[in-house]
Amino acid sequence: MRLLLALCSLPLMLVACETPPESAPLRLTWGVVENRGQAFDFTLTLTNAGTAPWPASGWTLYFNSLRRILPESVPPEVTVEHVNGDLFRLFPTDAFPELAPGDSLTLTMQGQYWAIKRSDAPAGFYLIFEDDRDPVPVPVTVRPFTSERQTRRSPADVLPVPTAASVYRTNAALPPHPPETPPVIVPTPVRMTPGTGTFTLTPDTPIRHAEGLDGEAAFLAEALAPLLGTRPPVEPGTERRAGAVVLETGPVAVPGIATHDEAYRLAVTPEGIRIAGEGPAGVFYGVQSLRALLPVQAYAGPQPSLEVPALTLEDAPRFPYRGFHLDVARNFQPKEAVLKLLDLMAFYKLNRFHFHLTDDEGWRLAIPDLPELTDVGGRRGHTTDERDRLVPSYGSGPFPDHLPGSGHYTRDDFVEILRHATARHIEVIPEVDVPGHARAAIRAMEARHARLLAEDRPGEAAAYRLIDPDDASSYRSVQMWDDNVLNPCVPGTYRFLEAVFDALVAMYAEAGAPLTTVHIGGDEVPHGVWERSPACAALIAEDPALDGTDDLWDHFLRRTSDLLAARGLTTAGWEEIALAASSDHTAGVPNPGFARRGFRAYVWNTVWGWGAEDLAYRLANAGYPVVLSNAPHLYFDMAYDKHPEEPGFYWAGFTDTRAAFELVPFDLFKNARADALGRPLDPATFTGRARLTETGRRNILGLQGQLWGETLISPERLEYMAFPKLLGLAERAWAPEPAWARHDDPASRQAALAEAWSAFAHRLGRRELPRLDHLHGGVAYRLPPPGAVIENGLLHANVAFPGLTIRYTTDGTEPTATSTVYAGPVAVTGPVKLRTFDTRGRGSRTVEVHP
Ligand code: TNX
Repeated sequence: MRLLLALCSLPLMLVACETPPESAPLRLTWGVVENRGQAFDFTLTLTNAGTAPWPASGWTLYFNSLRRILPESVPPEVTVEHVNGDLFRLFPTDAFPELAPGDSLTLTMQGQYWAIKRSDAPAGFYLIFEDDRDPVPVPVTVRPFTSERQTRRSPADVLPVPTAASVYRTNAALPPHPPETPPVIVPTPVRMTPGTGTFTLTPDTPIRHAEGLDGEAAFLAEALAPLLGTRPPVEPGTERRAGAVVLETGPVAVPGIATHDEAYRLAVTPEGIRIAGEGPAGVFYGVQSLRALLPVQAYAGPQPSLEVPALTLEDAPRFPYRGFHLDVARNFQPKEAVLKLLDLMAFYKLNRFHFHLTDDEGWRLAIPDLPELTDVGGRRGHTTDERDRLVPSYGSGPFPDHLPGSGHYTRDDFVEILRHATARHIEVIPEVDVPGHARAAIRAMEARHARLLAEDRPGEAAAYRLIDPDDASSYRSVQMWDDNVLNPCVPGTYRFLEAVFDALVAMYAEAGAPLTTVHIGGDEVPHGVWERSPACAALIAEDPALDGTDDLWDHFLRRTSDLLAARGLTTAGWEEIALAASSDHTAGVPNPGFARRGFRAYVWNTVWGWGAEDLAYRLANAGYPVVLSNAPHLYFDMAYDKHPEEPGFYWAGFTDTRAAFELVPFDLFKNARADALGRPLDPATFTGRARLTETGRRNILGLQGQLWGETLISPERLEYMAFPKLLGLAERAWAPEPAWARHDDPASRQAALAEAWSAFAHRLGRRELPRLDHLHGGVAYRLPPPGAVIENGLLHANVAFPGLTIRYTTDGTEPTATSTVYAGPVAVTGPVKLRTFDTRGRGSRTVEVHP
């Protein structure tokens, strides 16, 4: 046990490690008693797990809590202080009793808002002792959420927790869908014309290609190697020759779509395969479609030959921007996880990777001239001065240098990521989140300042400071930081941004990757910033264009975008960068100035019932190029559903695969059904809201799925939250506008949508998910727990993605990969436990039904 602990604290041991419970002298149990809407009661029980008395003083318990702990609710035995962000500390007062071995003390307190899930529980508890001992992590047990008082957010919350029976009813309503031959690939192509017969691919089938397509040909050969056992030969040249796969560029006509680079035509006949792309990107997508048509079993292990159904695909994307956003700041994701994600994005024809590299809780990209950014800003662990690391967040614990709290990409890692993306026709859009969400950079530059001062180099020390040290403004960000916004009135801010932008330009150049756009965040700047900054007061006094603090927002954006424009780069940001500054953008009024500058806005805050549901349209109509990033449909860090064991956030609602699939990009109001609490929405609410104008429609660049990192504690969790939601996104971003979206009558639209969703759900269960069991090393996608009921003594079960296997037990044990397969209604006499399984034997959460 000691050895494990020691390993965890070894520098650069980038391993996620669990603390062995035996080593902790204290045991903790946390549980929700009741949610009341604006606050919830919870208990924290401290149990002496050691053999000596647990002392009444001399220790402090640190932990991360996503919810603010209400100070007035703290009982007399302890003091709870908010350190910063989500870090709190608890220590005994004089009223704290010494605990005999085995004894417990239960503290009842309140948290802000609500907590209804295991992933809402505080995490990362550790003890710090007055006598300088090493920090000691303390395990916490979360009490199950079983009663409605625990799972109902407020009296207004009408959304039930899913049960085996409710899931059964939802699944049973799915219209049946016959198997498809030839298979319909995901995303659905514009036109598929079935042919006759098949083409047989073997290890000897040559891949022939036109000039300039070496990359695409090599990619296909590499992709086929694991399916055929060896890499088929690649040859230059495109002359017709029987039995070959030929890649070429040339004009491609796709019905209903203006010709562009990404269009392709894939023709499979028994004699050969021809992929013609309008440009190399089109050829690449033709190659991906070919991979998607191959027998799914081949992905499980090499086959001597592969039968490809004869057909013709004529295809091009609906939207030029098909993005996926990954936050690696809150929790770090190793390079390998990112490379794999890029592979999977490319397989589903996504072409923009929005890389959220910086935030309050971490700076993840090495900038050679500013080593503190990653040395300090890319590490988290226990600290009281943050000289060499940031404080823990999201349960990352006391020890620095292990995943997922610590970690960063070296310059070489980043160049490798860029090359990998470029070879897959994915543009990487880096995000440097400023002026808010910038605490990691601020702390890092303060550490740099302190180092250079200590080295007696005051001039250099001041150069990259991001704050006004005399700023007495007080604010609190959404994530509860009080010092996370850089100052727009000090020169260090712009020097810093120039250094970072220059480093980005250099890394992209080295990788041969296109850098067209930098995303500067701009989100969630808290109310109250800069108001009491002497540096800002001086700037406002001196610059006649500045009337007050509100004007600093435009000032900052203008200067920052000037720096980008000087490097030929477009400025992108969250919706706030396109809104007129009313200190915190609450008015939601488009800022005309930045539309003229070509700012690109990523619109997220379209939460049902919050009033900004039409914001994307107002910005697009006002001239802003818009990427729809709608939180309720495209925030993949939202939990799949309300079940307490289903991890994730839910402030924008619950977001499953269907949420992305059913988005109607040009008429979002068609998606209005219920708010985040499950209350039905009255369509009349939206009658006066903005609709897309013709100009507005042209300004919708596309869609993006967002994966924020607070709950992404491992690459497996990343995959769980992203898949299969990403397939719903890919379908909506690539496939032509579906017929159901054009129905104006809600009832007929719902019926047509149900049919379309059913076809998609069957495709997932029969082909896409079984392929994901092996594709690019296999994906830890979410397996939906089965639905089940027992009626008249018969067990009925079903699954959201028909084709997945359901297994069950009747002896009270957990179903395993060898338990009985559910093949149809079966007589049972007692309780039944069921799980969904993939082809690898990975199982879903268990559900239980009773007669
Ligand atoms: C809001 S939406 C944020 C992020 C969080 C996310 C969690 C936006 C631009 N900012 O900082 O990670 O919610 O869902």
